[in-house]
Amino acid sequence: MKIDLAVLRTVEMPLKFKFRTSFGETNVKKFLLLELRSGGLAGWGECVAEEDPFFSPETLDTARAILERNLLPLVLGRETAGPGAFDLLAARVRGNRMAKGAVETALWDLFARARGVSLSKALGGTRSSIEVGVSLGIAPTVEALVENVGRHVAQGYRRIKLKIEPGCDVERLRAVRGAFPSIVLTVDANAAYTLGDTPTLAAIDEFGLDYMEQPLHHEDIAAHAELARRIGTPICLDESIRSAADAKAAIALGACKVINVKIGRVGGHGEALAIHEAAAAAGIPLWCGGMLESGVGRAHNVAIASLAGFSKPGDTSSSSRYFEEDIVEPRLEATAGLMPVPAGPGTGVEVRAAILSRFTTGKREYRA
Ligand code: SMG
Ligand code: MG
Repeated sequence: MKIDLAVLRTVEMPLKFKFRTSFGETNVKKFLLLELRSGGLAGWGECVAEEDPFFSPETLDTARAILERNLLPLVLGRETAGPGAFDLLAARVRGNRMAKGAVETALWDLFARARGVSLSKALGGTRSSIEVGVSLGIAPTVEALVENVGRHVAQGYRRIKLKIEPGCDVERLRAVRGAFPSIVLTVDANAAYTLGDTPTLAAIDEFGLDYMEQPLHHEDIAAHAELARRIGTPICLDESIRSAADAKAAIALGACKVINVKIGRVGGHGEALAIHEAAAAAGIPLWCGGMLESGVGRAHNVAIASLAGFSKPGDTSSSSRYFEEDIVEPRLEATAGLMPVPAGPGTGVEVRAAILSRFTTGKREYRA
């Protein structure tokens, strides 16, 4: 297929509540949205880079620059054989995975639409609905946290993940576990601890967590392997896994027993599939993470999470949790912790032009 036009929008969607992690706070979800057009068809990809380089080294501005200079020229005005062909061309560009992921996922959507198949099918998905959990930000007080957990348990989420940081950990877990002795519970530290915090991290063992996500530095897989020898709670890696090579290294070193796959963090569906294969070979379960995506990114997440290896509930909670309105229809909503996998062509969701234009704060068109 020949890509005639790329439209890169900056989109800002207000969140219903402030989402706080160990590295910062989000009030408004600001992201780049890429539309690739070929003839009468469009494929959509969401770039999950944030404004500041606090979760990942990439930002909106770096992603926009790399898209303009290095990535969009690889597809504009050219015959493109598919997302795999793009991955080969883009391999020369190092890092910048979130920028690559925007193009790559838009191509997956476009090519699936052209074939009239769902993205889930195109990727090899086997589920018609996925089990979902929810990620809860750091609350102002223990009471507020317990109340928030209760609300989400009542909504049927299959796993509750609590964001933690030094000082907001053991005591909060004791309160939540006390109130909900049997829920599937996890924590995510976003790299806020060091091996020096082993006593605190070991104290978490008593709460019977399914896993502890990214406790240590994002570039230190070996430290996670050391921590794994010191504590009983299984470790799940997020930030540390940027590729299938990282996943294989982490598994071989014993640094993780679970992997959170984020399509943008690893550069697209192709790399997510490679991680899926490596994890299956090692018997490591996966789940799909989230970056507070709009309906476009959320639909890509649901599609990859429909693969068999994504055997744990992910972070793809209902769109209406975060947003009053979404830019796609149908909206992706979970009922009793299950989210249906759209069966229509491509991502199976359609972008609503009028709503999108209200949230669009920047727009540029690129042609060959
Ligand atoms: O619901 O999409 C969601 C958020 C899931 O907690 C979530 N993401 O480290 O896993 C993670 C965080 C990163 C994003 S925080 C802005
Ligand atoms: Mg995480």
